[in-house]
Amino acid sequence: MSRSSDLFARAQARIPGGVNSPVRAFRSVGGKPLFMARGDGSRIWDVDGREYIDYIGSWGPLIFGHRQPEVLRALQDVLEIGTSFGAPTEREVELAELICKLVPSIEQVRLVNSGTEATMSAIRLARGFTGRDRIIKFDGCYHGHGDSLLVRAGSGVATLGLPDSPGVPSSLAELTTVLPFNDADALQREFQARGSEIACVIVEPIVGNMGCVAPSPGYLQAMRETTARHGTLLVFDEVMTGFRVAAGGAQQLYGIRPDLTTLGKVIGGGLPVGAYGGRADIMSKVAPSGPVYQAGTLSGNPLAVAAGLAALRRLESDSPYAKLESLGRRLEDGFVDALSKAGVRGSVNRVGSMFTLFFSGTKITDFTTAKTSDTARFNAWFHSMLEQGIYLPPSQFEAAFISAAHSESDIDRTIEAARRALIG
Ligand code: KE4
Repeated sequence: MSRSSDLFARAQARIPGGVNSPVRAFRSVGGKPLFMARGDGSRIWDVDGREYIDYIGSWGPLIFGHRQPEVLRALQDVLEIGTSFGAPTEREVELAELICKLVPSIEQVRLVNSGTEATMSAIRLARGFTGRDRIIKFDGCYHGHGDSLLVRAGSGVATLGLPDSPGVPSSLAELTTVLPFNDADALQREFQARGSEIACVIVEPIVGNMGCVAPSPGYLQAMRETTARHGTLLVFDEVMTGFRVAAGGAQQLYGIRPDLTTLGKVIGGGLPVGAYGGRADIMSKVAPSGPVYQAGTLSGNPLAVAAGLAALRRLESDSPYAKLESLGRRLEDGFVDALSKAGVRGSVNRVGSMFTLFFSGTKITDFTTAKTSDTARFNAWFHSMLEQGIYLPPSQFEAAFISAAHSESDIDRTIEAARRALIG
């Protein structure tokens, strides 16, 4: 019995499913989850000493890889002065100023402890600001586990094939309209029918949670124009794309100015940080400056903020995006070539350093097409890659991530492993 198996047996006795987040459980790919012992750069080691090239990177936060030196030093500095005060600190001001500098649509920002908290708070704020109750999300998009957003969600909900989650009152779920992603006509029709009722549209501007799916040309612009015309707030959920695809996120790539943005992952440098921010007139409604309540014991705590500051400052001083694009292109070309040589129907969706290999002959543009993927084929590929030392997200409906710590030889080794995995 491996140590991972031992630990998994113990974990299942005391933790639901043996994990603290469902996607980690390997439920859809089969087998047992690996328990990890340590990471460094592009590498991660399991408790049985096996080494992997890591393409999960903690599900997005580790854009500079494991144990980023600046983050470790920042954490050591904070340990000298304490861990949490429940009072404002200088670093929180510095992080807020840096976020607003890097993402110009954010004029004011509130730090929270997770992406879920960020999106929950942004929805409440949109409802409070507009006085409207209805929201729109998109099929296969995942915005964390807030009640209003656990309706036809992606990520772990899609991975586990769960219907809408029990426990969400139908009276609340019915206020969430779910539309197909990349369908501008469907969005127009909903606004023609109920535009005056809609508080906000929340969207992953580049979807990661049905697997990686980019917006069709003009789609986000149409969304911006339609929401503005109806007094509806546009919320870009950039928890995954923020600082991942560009310093200014997807909104910089596509030239869209949303009203609110939610952030997470990269801004914590691997520690728990989320944030929501945007137009000052909207953010001024957040308590204590306004009536929309939101709070958090550990929001802005010195440790997490120091890690986030170190990560974002390095993004400014040592931009990784050209390298991430080059490595991403190399991997994508290698995977496409491997699929072709093996005669396997599949395609790669990629934006910068986030990517998904779909086992489908169809172009993947929304959740309906994503679900045409042959998940049995994906599962076999996943396990073959794992056996060859390549650690990928254990789900067809997730994005994988390259870090700036990855090397060309990591990429070439991964392509070689894919060639062997696809030949079967
Ligand atoms: P967290 O509450 O997990 O920090 O963030 C929720 C969230 C919100 N918005 C987007 C676009 C997200 O991708 C996420 C979380 N992403 C998943 C991975 N697809 C986190 C992994 C997990 O659930 O364990």
